Amino acid sequence: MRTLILGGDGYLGWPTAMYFSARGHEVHAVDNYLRRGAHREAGTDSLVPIGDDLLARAGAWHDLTGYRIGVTEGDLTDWAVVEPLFREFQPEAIVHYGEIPSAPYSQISREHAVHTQHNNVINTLNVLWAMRDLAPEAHLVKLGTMGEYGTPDIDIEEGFLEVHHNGRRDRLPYPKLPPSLYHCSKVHDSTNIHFACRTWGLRATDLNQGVVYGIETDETRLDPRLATRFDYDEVWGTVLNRFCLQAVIGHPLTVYGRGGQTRGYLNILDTLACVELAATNPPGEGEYRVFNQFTEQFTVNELAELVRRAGAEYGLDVKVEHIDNPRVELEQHYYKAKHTALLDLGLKPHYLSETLVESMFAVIERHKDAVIRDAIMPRTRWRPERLVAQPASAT
Ligand code: NAD
Ligand code: USQ
Repeated sequence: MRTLILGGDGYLGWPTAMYFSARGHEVHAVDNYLRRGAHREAGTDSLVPIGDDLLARAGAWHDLTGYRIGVTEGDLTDWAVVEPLFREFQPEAIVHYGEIPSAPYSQISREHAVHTQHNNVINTLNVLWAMRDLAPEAHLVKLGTMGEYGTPDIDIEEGFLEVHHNGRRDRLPYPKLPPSLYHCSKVHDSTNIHFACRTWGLRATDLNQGVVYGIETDETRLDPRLATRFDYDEVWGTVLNRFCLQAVIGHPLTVYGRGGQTRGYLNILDTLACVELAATNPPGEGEYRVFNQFTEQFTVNELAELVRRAGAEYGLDVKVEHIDNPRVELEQHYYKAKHTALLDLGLKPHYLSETLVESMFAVIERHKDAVIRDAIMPRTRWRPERLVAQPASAT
């Protein structure tokens, strides 16, 4: 299958490019190094060193395995990049990771919010127009987020809800309550993708993914040159990855607020498997599917307790600290989200265990001298100063 991996230099994109390549697909990766640039500007970096650029990474992959990954270094918001890419490569599947993925980044300032929404929404619009005119049979596998739904006080369905209203019924997109301007950008994408399927007959799978954890995959383990990035700073690090690093360096685990915030989580290995299952089982013409992509749900407190227990086994003295929540979100709430579509397609989950956490400790320990401690505590607040003292309503 000719497969484009958009955002192929990222935490998930690079391992996915190798995973597809190792399974015999023709892979072409695209990235403009936005993520590397944002780190440079902020003075932060991936804990694990990664190849200098996509060309170096693809070169190492070829030397080690004999497989080739094509590379385009370019910005997907630029039509002069996207148009020739689609015309020349003629993709059958497009795996789209190529967006700004950080909720805190989108809340730093007006400029960061505009950058996030412009980058994410416009580049996906370019992809949709390229599919319409140059690859109408192709299948878009788009990385969305469970955060599109927020935390409603009812069960979360996979994308659509059966609504009964004034004696009539319809199956409509599930209501959205995104908790950051980044999450809002994903909602806008979903609306545009759904429109393109209904109107232009495109086929798309919107993967509403939960929070990902993990450092290694079968392919990254082959050689240090194939490693994927691992971020732990307040802007780019996700919660379990951050907690594992904090445990190793003796920093108290930073639980925001009461810690009852519940989210769906999955191992990076399952991200790869889910994306492959979606890509190799395409929807029909004009069909827009939504899969909720996570394997288990946890509260932040449960994750902190798991890391504390694993730390004790490993010989680490892990402290847990509840700090002022910089975000506006419910800290104690109902959460029950359906996630059966990918299991029905054959997903075999890798569930979270103390053993997995300990294997993350081991990798982090090898690089712990490179940790920038200043980057750990949250600085980005969701609310303007004048509202910080007042109780937030996060419904
Ligand atoms: P990442 O930042 O490591 O990867 C995204 C890549 O896309 C980066 O390498 C970046 O440089 C590139 N990119 C961004 N804008 C681009 C543009 N205009 N043109 C070309 N390249 C561009 O993030 P990630 O953690 O690998 O996330 C990948 C996708 O999965 C994102 O869309 C994110 O929203 C989604 N997601 C991630 C998680 C998670 O926990 N990591 C969870 C749910 C959803
Ligand atoms: N949290 C803490 N302490 C920390 C970091 C986070 O308590 O040190 C809490 C947050 O307040 C939040 C939860 O942990 O309640 C998850 O936060 P996160 O930073 O791990 O994840 P989030 O901001 O939701 O974003 C991540 C990815 C994003 C993806 C999303 C999936 O960065 O790309 O879309 O997970 S989901 O959460 O399902 O929306």
